[in-house]
Amino acid sequence: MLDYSMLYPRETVSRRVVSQDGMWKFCLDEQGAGESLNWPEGIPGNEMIPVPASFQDFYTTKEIREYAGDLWYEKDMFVPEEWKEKKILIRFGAATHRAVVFVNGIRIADHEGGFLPFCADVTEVVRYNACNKVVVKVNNELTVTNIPCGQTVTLPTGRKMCKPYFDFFNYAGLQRSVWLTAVPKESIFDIDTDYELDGTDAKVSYTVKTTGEHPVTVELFDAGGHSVARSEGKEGVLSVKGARLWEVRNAYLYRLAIRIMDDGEIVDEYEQEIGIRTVKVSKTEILINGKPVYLRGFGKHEDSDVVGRGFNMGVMKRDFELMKWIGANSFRTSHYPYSEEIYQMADREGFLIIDEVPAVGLFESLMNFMEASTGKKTAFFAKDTTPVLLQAHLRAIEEMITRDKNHPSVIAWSLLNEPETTDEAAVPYFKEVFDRARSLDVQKRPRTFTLVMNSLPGTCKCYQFSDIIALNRYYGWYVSGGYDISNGEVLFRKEMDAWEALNLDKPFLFTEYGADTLASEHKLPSVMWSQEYQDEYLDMTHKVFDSYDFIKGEQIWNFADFQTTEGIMRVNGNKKGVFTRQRQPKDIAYKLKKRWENLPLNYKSDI
Ligand code: EVA
Repeated sequence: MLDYSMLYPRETVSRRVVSQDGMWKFCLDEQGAGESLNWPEGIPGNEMIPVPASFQDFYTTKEIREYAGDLWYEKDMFVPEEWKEKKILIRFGAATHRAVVFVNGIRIADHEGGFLPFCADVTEVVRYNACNKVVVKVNNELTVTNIPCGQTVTLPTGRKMCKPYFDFFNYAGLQRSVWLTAVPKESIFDIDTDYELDGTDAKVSYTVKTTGEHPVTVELFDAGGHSVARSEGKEGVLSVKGARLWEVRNAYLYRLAIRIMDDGEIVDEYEQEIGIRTVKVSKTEILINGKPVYLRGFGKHEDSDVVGRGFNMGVMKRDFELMKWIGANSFRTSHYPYSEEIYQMADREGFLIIDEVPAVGLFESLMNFMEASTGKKTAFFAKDTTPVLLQAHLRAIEEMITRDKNHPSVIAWSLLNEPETTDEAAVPYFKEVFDRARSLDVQKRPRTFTLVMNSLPGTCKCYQFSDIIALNRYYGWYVSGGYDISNGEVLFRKEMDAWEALNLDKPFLFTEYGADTLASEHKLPSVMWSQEYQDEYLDMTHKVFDSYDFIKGEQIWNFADFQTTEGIMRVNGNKKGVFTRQRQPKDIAYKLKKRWENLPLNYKSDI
């Protein structure tokens, strides 16, 4: 079990939250000598940098952009006298990929994994009514014992360089918000909810974990603030008459108010927004509230100009407006859990999320999707280091599910992206990963992983673990692209026929398909990379999707162009976006809008 609460910081009668976003002191540590130089007590220089943001794209030298190693951040945080009886925590939305936190020179917390929150409990070391020096050593190196996987090499210049086994830039730093929070010593630690529908009524069952023994009360309010149900105890069931359901693109949120009480006094209070909805997979259907849905939408990235992977509220807003405009109803948080504010927005807007853990690059090659297309096989999970990787992976799954389980928008867990699955060594690894997700999720949401091009009906040893089969396919791009696209279609149909013959009786989703397209290029007749080719590629791919009833969704790769490592395969980034990196439409956006707006929600279903 995690030793800090994952609940999103919120102010209530008993809780205080002070944002620490803004300019922080910053410096690089090429020699990795900061600790021996006493930097935990204060870092050198006057350089300032914004938080949240990736550090890489502010500067004008390549040495900084490509820097691999330790980065140090520092900020003074004022702790008021009134907080004396409270537990005081600093909550980091994320520190990529690992961090050590020092407060007033004392090492107080360590965290591994760059896309999930953690708290440093600083109660014992803070000074009251005074400024406290908070220093964070972040490290952005890639290894094969943590996710996402990659290597860090040393160049002849003596500088280190990260070599990701994945196709997105290794942005790093304090990329999400930081909060100073005060909660009561006896506090609400975790909440689970589950839903059952009964005609027009609903049952909301809940479990609350607290750090003490005082009794708990729970009250449910509708969106107008009216109390609709109450219960006592750390576990219980709330009956909601005439429940308003959370529906796809038609969300309705209730507010669950949880209190720890002591003789009529509130010890702690926390409020959690919830949506009443069920998620189930039955045969080849994905059912939300018992009704079949056909997913349409995107694989995305947290990626934008200047701030890189840093959370940017404006970009988030624009992305949701574009997704609404184009008629999407879902997205996958490829290839890591996103900032929590994005899930909150999806909860309000009624989008469905496939929530992905950062298990990407679990395939021995610099660009796994390329080599997989050639049929190359490597036994990624047979390494000596695999047990260490597995522990990091299981920990990330626990953090992700604990963080995200109460979002109505989250309808499935994606536990790996494009891992190596052709070797037997993958099987026991997958078993642990899938079992762990099942045991952590009270709602028992469907679990999946995305299959790379060489994970085929005849070669993949792991698809049986998935409740939904998720395919990343690039027929007409990496395989048989350009004038050869007719052959791509033949190969594509051959693969789909082989899946059909297996009779798995599970829904299939396309979690990736797409073609790199430069917004500047037009060519008649088309060539690969032109906008005209992206259009033809989609026509072919959609025709195949439309021919198989067990295909229950399409999430195109990618929502927007995004930054990658430089190389001969990429033109200043991956250009498979339907939108440019600046969030303007390529021609294909209008075609997708027409298609998605016209597909019924229950497309390919007779229920
Ligand atoms: C691509 N293909 O080639 C994408 C990658 C992505 O960006 C994949 O899952 O299979 C990967 O990360 O454009």
